[in-house]
Amino acid sequence: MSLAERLAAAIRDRRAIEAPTEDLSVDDAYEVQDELVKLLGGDVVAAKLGLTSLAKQEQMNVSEPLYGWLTDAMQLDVGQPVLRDELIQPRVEPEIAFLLGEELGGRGVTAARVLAATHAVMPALEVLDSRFSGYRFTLPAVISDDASAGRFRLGDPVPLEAGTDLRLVGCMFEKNGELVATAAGAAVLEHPAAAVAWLVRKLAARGRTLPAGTAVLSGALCAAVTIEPGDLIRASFDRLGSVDLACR
Ligand code: OOG
Ligand code: MG
Repeated sequence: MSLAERLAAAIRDRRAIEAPTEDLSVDDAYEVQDELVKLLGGDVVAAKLGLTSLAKQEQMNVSEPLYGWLTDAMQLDVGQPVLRDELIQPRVEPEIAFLLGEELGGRGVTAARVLAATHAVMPALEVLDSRFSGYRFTLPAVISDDASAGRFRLGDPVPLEAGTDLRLVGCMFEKNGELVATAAGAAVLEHPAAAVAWLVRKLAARGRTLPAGTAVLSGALCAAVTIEPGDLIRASFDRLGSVDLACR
């Protein structure tokens, strides 16, 4: 079985596997990721960035960002709980998401260009589910595993108003009514739009663009927390509103 097939089987059987020991380059890892996303089927509806904040890089012991893809089957609707039994070792994290109003591509894309192409921003919660036991992985391994993509929930889109500086947007992250972390947008590569620009430039190197209408999760602002049935997670952002997720 190829690595992509082993990862797809791990997702299907809800059983963690050990991270590959063979040498895998970052480029090869993105090829495995493409194969995995194809094996999973469904429509890609969003892109995700990962390890774009120091808090996440320190939590995962990997010091470089990465990207992955989110499909329609991974998206949780308003009020739809995340089901613990469908996942291996879920963790949740708060993110700022972008909704692109225009196609974005090219090696020279800047954060300013991303902001100009942004139709709206959204508060978001991402549910990670590494297929590697104990979330023990190297950068190429987690890339091959579609950046630990599991589920995600987007809040209501908010138009990006002149005067809203996403770096200064504060976030309160709560689990069962208790504050677990506070952060601001600048935690993500100094500006969440800089993270999206990084993604667009990386994709350009592989001849790809982000079509208009794509949602992009810019990466967690703080470390992820584990979730179990009965837990209620909330991320509240200044100006962007809040997003909730229950685990059953
Ligand atoms: C890798 C994915 C990280 C983020 O927002 O930083 C990520 C992991 O932590 O398992 O999605
Ligand atoms: Mg994330």
